[in-house]
Amino acid sequence: MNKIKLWVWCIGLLFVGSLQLKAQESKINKIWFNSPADALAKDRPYVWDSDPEWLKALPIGNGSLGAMVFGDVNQERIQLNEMTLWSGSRDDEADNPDASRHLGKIRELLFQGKYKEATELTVRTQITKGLGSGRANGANLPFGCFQTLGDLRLDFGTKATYDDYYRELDLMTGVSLTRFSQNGVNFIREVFASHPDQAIIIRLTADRPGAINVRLTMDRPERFNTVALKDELRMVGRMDNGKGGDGMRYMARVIPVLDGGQMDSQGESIQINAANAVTLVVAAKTDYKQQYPEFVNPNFEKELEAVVKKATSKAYNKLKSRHVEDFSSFMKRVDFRLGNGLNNVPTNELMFNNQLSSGNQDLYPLYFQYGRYLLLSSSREGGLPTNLQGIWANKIQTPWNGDYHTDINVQMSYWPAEVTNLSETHRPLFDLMASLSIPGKKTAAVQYQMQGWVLHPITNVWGYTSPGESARWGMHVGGGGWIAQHLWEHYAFTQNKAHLNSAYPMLKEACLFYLDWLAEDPKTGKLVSGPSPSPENSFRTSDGYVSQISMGSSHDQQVIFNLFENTLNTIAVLGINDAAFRKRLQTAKDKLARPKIGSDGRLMEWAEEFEEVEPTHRHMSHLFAMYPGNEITLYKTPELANAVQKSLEVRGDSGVGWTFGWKMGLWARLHNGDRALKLLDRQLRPKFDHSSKTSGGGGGTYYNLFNEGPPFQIDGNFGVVAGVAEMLLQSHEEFIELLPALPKSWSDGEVSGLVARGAMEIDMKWEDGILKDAFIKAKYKTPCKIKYNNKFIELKLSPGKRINLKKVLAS
Ligand code: FUC
Repeated sequence: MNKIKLWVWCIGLLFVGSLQLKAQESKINKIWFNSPADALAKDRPYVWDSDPEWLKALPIGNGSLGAMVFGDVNQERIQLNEMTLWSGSRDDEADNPDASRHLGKIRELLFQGKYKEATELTVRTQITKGLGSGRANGANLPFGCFQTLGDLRLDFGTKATYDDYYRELDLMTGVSLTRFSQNGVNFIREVFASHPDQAIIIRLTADRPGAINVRLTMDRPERFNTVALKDELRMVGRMDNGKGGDGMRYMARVIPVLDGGQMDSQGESIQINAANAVTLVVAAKTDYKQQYPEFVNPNFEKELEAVVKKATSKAYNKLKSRHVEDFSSFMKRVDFRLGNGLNNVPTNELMFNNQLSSGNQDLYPLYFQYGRYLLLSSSREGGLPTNLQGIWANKIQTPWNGDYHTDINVQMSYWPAEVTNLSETHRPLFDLMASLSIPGKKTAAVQYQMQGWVLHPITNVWGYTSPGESARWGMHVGGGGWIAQHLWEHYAFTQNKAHLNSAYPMLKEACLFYLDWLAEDPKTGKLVSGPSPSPENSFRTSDGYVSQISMGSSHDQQVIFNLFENTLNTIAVLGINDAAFRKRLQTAKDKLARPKIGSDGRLMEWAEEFEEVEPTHRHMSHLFAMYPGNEITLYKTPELANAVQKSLEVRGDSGVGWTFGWKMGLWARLHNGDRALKLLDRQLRPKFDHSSKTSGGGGGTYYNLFNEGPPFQIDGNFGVVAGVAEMLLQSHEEFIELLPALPKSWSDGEVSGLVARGAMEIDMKWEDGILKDAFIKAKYKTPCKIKYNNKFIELKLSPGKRINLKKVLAS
């Protein structure tokens, strides 16, 4: 009898234990909290901002629609974005037709070391004729600004208290969930942004029939008109075109689908009473089309109607399963775990735990997957690229206009795309490039009387390719060449020749510009770029003048070298018969000024050894050749790699948010995993209470794991994801290196689905810092060379066959 009791007890214990484990396991790859965005007054995020709760809300997106879900109980706010919603319009006045007349003189002055005169002449004659991006005065300019679409508000008409509160964002499925009980009823709300159905879906349910009462309204800070139609809430408006008139049109529609209860339209709101469950289908579009010169889609309302019809005809479960299948098919390609983490600490507490070196490593994989999640949610085929805030902006004046900065930011955002197995998210960047090549050709012709296409450091959805409004940063001409690197990298990772074929004209046009642009340095006979800054750094000349403009800054030289090399490789891979161009390119490449080591052992940032005004400057522009480029590597060019390391030491470990990802990648390429981890830890410093305000300068992480620039800037999220991948796997040389920069404290872990150049997927498991298991799977038949712990092996891989690398590890 006693024995039986004991058995029952044991089985019971096992059952409960396994249930508990299940409940715990389900938290992996989830950001979760025990409180809504509004209820945390004590740890309000430290922001420069009038909307601090926004940085506690959770983002969802499908690449064209984005939303921030606050998870508030009695008055929920769903802040909405539509990716193309921009003020401004095409600016035909920004190129300066007078500029080319002065270019020769500026170069002459720079070669003579007359920096003051050269800078003054550059300021007078080279920068944009208009007001450029004009962020400082907030005026309405043609450059325009990415803006909030507005807020959908759900007022549940009660002030009652609640219990058992829980909210989460499931990074694998892209579904946000809010759960609580109130007045004895258990409520569940789910929100997701569906790519297959092109709508945001909000689902309200309760475990008591007729318990859902809610009033719906929709607004934005300006330029809107909301009406409640019979069975829908509709908001329309027009943006400012930046020229004193009306610009882009938009329309947002919210269609409630009820299970039980009644719905009443009342002027500007819809009241729903006594429903069992409600599904809200939210769809929106603008009349923007990414096509120079008109940029207009006159059919947008009809297209929106088709979206609404299709989405409202599907049952909620169908909408959800279509979304989850789509979203998770991308997210589940990569799994990353450290230690035995179950992620069973609320995310806000986890951030503090991490800082206290508690041994809990859950934040690292969570943050890594979150970066992939953000990229997938803000960059889908057919849409615009992820901007400075991804797809999430809560204001009319978004910081830096929420635009595309091309002197680091937009490139960094795409660093994780290929290696973390989200190659398709890269496509919007290529579409942006294609749409810029026509205006970029115009700028090259008008501004410089040169061939090819050029891009300066800022661009928008209106084809802006002119210089910026200030010479100190706005004269950077490396942006086009740098983005072009991504065209080649996409090929390197996917081996997709059709892509390379369609990319070739863009690569060629980019080269044609630089071939015209490069000037011969009278002292060295080398080809150099300029006048241009090393983004966005300043130097002091021997006579004390502070300038940014010079000839032959290392950054430009390295980016142009990379472009020429990739284009020559493209010609070879595709067998293009373009002999004259090929020869011209090869000759110019051979004549380019190359990286130099200064008298202090550091890699030189400029052609001369200037005194630096800010030795710890946030940009690593002159280290491009080591990462994300590969002109300098540890094995190929050890002396230069050593100089990069010295430069990095002096640059230090501080800076604004995005700087950490770049430094991580560089330290990983130098095989210093511990230093890379130190930078990741700096990035993960919680920035959501006032005490953390003072802790060590810019950068950090807000409550919802958005990166602090400050302010919020998403490239910081993306940069460190690429940095982590670089710590675990490298393939920028002629071989694949496994665990090249594993930090000591990441002693046990596993990762699967990372991608190496050559279209190969790698899975790895390690214990006590030693690789225990590794597999490789190639998409195509290919030879491959693998390196682990200073040993190389060579293999021949067949398509789709997963090869166990045990032998390699044993050898
Ligand atoms: C570059 C950086 C700034 C900021 C801005 C959006 O100009 O130098 O730090 O990130 O882009």
